[in-house]
Amino acid sequence: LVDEAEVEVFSVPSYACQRRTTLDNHNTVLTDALSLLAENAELEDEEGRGVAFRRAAAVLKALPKPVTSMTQLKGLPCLGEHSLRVIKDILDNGTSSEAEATKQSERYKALKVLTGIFGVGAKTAARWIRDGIHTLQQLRDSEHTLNRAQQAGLEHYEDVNQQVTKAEADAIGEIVEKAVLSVLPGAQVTLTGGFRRGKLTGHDVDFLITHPVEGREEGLMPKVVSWLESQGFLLYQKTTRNSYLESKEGPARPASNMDRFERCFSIFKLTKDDKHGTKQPEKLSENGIKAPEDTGRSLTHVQTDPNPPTPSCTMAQIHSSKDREHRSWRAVRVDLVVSPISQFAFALLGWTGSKLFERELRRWAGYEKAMSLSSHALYDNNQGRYLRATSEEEIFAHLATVKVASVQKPL
Ligand code: TTP
Ligand code: MN
Ligand code: MN
Ligand code: MN
Repeated sequence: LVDEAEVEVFSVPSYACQRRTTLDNHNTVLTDALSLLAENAELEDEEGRGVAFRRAAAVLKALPKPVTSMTQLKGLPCLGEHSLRVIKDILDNGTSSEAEATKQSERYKALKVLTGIFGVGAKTAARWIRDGIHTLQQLRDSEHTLNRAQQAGLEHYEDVNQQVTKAEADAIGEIVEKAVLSVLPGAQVTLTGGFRRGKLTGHDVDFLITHPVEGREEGLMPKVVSWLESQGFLLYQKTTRNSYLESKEGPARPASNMDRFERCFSIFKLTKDDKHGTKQPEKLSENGIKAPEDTGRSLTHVQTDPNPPTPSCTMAQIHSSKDREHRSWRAVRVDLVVSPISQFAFALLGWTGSKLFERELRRWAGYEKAMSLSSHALYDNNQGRYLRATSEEEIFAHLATVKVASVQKPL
């Protein structure tokens, strides 16, 4: 049937969530270019274009062999005109001229540097660039007012942009667990995000917290945060309370992809010793040298100061690499989320990612199964009811169910 010269035509399912994810990518040149264009689209705040490139990259990543000719791609899903053009360019010329030009462009570089600041999104970065700001130094020298998150982001820029290792994630996990158990015995802490997917490094560490008795988790986050602050573990935190019950949209149809759990976006202070055990952090001054005496200027005071210093006083403190080598701590981005046990499986599924997997799973559930999936619940639009689940397996079992609503036993 197939002679040796004939090319293999690939086939993959339409939705990313239907594919087995491999670490064995045979098309890195193609996926790197498409991922860069996706990143650039996201930096330009063009979400739709970003998703299109992400989907295309994911399809190529799932192929069993390197692509050698365009004919192999016939019939593959998610490869739009633009992505095909990029692929053809690479097959013909070895590189994508568009990806290369983007990589070299001043705008891309500036967007990347500025959004690398925790608390700075595409819109803010674009506004600053319009004002002629392309670098951190230009930002520091400018008159721009930074909010509290951005000040912390600028101060800890180097650390926050350095990958977090699994060992560091585990060390932070021990600290979070200690904090949670101190304020609510019996509560459970689960590592989510990329590390739960088996990634060896990440941009942050994500945790989901619950308690086996429904309702006991209420009000937990402020207590956990207080405990962590009192121990000097937090360089920055912003807690948002649970808004699930007040939401008028209906739980399975959130207006955005954001969920409504009580959450805390934070920057942890991880001392080197904490990587090996549960040793408490030493009192350190800002340059990492042991403070000769307690000046009373604890991190807690800095954070809760009702009259924070003007940005120009605090934002210029990027330590040199040399200083950093001598410090005994580093800053790490940490996300904490609290879920009631009844929604835990949905929260776990939602917070494990990847972002594309979650997006595709929800799209697939909606179009192929007439079900609305969120990080809070699963709603069957045919049956007109919510489907309960206590594990991710049960959620997938619901989603895999053939739609014969009338013969299904109610829960
Ligand atoms: P991230 O921590 O952004 O990404 P990640 O852990 O997959 O990768 P990295 O190593 O770069 O950190 O998000 C983790 C998951 O959390 C992701 O699937 C999206 C989800 N999430 C929400 O559900 N709601 C939110 O508000 C946010 C910020 C993330
Ligand atoms: Mn292989
Ligand atoms: Mn993460
Ligand atoms: Mn995160």
